[in-house]
Amino acid sequence: MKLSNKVIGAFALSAIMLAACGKKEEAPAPAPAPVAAAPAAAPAPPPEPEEEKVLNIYNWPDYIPEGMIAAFEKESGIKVNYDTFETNEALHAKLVAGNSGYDIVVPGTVFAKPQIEGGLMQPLDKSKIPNLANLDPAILKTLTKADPDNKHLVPWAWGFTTVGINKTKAEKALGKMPMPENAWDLVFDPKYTSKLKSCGIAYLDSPTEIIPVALHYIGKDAYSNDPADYAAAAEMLAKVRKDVRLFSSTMIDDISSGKACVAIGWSGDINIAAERAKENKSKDVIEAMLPSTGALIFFDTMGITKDAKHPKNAHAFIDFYLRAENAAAMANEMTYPTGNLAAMDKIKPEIAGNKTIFVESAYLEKMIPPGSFTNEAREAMANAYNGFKKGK
Ligand code: N2P
Repeated sequence: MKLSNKVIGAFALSAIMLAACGKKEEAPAPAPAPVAAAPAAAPAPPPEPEEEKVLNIYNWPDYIPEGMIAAFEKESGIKVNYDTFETNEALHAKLVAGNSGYDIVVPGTVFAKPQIEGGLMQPLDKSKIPNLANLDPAILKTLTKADPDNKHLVPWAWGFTTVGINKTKAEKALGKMPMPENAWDLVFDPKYTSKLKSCGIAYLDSPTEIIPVALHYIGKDAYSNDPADYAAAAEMLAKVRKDVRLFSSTMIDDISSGKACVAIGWSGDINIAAERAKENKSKDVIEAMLPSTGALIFFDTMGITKDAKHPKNAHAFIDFYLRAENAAAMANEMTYPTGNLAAMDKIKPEIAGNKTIFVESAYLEKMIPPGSFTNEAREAMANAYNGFKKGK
């Protein structure tokens, strides 16, 4: 009320000043109508700017159930442009460059943290997302490490970076050698890699996926910010470099088609590969492993970019995705666990009971929780990784 009176007052004042500037010989303009005496009702708040019915989403591949975008478009009348990126690094580079054109992006929290700190994401208007009430408070609490007070992010899904194997092919390649107790040996110990290279070893193509698990393997902090540790990890990796066949961004295909028999990949994608191989009538057994020393947890989160052109539509989509049935469909079809508590009773028993999807609490305790890297550390890590990849 006070503010609007001030505004009205300012208008009145400028009207008087304008009048005072009038030509001298003319009669003074009549005094402006007594604005202050106008009805006391506050002016209507400015209408929200109309948004074109468009929404641009940037997400990981193989992460959304078929038909979900079409269902949202049909219900909302909003046309969705849906693009995918393969690594956090690729998404980050787009956001840092600015004007990405994307309204919604889905970074892992390890990258979402610097993105929030760097002002690349906007706070959510929670009044537009009533389905936030469906989320699991425990997951929301975990996300506060990246997003204090849960202002910017909502969970899309979580999972872990681990070892995936085509058991049938890998056992054959190993011959008499038994499977190691720690599945990470299959991708990091030359004793195993030198045999498995014959059926194909694939690594995810991203420094922040490979260096942390390599650090963990050599007994260092997976989220070390010390370049000396990256050098140690690179030294270990150099010993297996010649055995790595692929740096893959098409892991589901590579594993399901038999291009790789052992991989460092994401839990859900490995489970999708297992399903796909079955659909393709392969008899090979494909499994996501639970390495004895743990695997690297990630939380992928939806946020709205700072320069989003369609924030209203973005909020509408976020609320749509947070409906229990939609979050459940993601878990059921993409084989990643959801942070949506209300979805839990809609998850198929074979998914809910799969210990490589919804891991048991005893194993969860062994896992590597998400941390964060300084920008400098990320750069040093990328250098160590690129050197390894080039074989230097
Ligand atoms: C893609 C899943 C992405 C998980 N299918 C890694 N953030």
